[in-house]
Amino acid sequence: MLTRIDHIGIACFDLDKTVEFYRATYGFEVYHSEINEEQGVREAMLRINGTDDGGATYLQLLEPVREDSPVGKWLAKNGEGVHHVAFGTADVDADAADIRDKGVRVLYEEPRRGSMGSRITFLHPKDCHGILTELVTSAPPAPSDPPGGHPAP
Ligand code: MC0
Repeated sequence: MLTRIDHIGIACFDLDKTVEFYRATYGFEVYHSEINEEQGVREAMLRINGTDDGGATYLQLLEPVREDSPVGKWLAKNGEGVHHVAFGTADVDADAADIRDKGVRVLYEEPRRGSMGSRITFLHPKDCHGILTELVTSAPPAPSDPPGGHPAP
């Protein structure tokens, strides 16, 4: 069951400048950052709020590390903006299977590694009224983690 918005993915040309915009304009700080080579992105997660299921909602700022990556191709065509919407679930495998049974193309056979050790898959935007949609199961929190489930950077 999809229980929350996990994050909104925002494509940008310059991650550092975009992070600074969100900090200076809204006061949002970087909660976590990493490079995901498989996805071809450098990313910063800005934690907006915690949620009732112990998860959280983030803005995910994405800068491509390769022009031929999904975000690189999308930026070249569209410029900066909202790249995808991600829903959180406790069981990405079950939800992906249910959604595939409804005729929506799920892009991965098996979920792959996402931000902060999460497991992720994507639904084809052409089957979702133009929205690239991601399903996310967060990594289980370690006993020492703060409320919200993820280690602070
Ligand atoms: C492409 N299209 C999109 C789109 N990307 N539409 C809406 N939103 C997007 N983000 C449209 C194009 O405009 C095009 O439409 C059609 O889909 C085919 O796109 P393409 O550029 O020719 O590229 P493809 O077919 O090679 O790839 C599109 C596809 C790909 C969605 C399959 O981008 C993909 O596999 N995405 C999933 C992975 C991903 O996005 N990773 C980056 C975030 P027309 O009408 O022109 O045919 S990684 C991430 O977010 C991780 C780190 C995390 O959350 O933890």
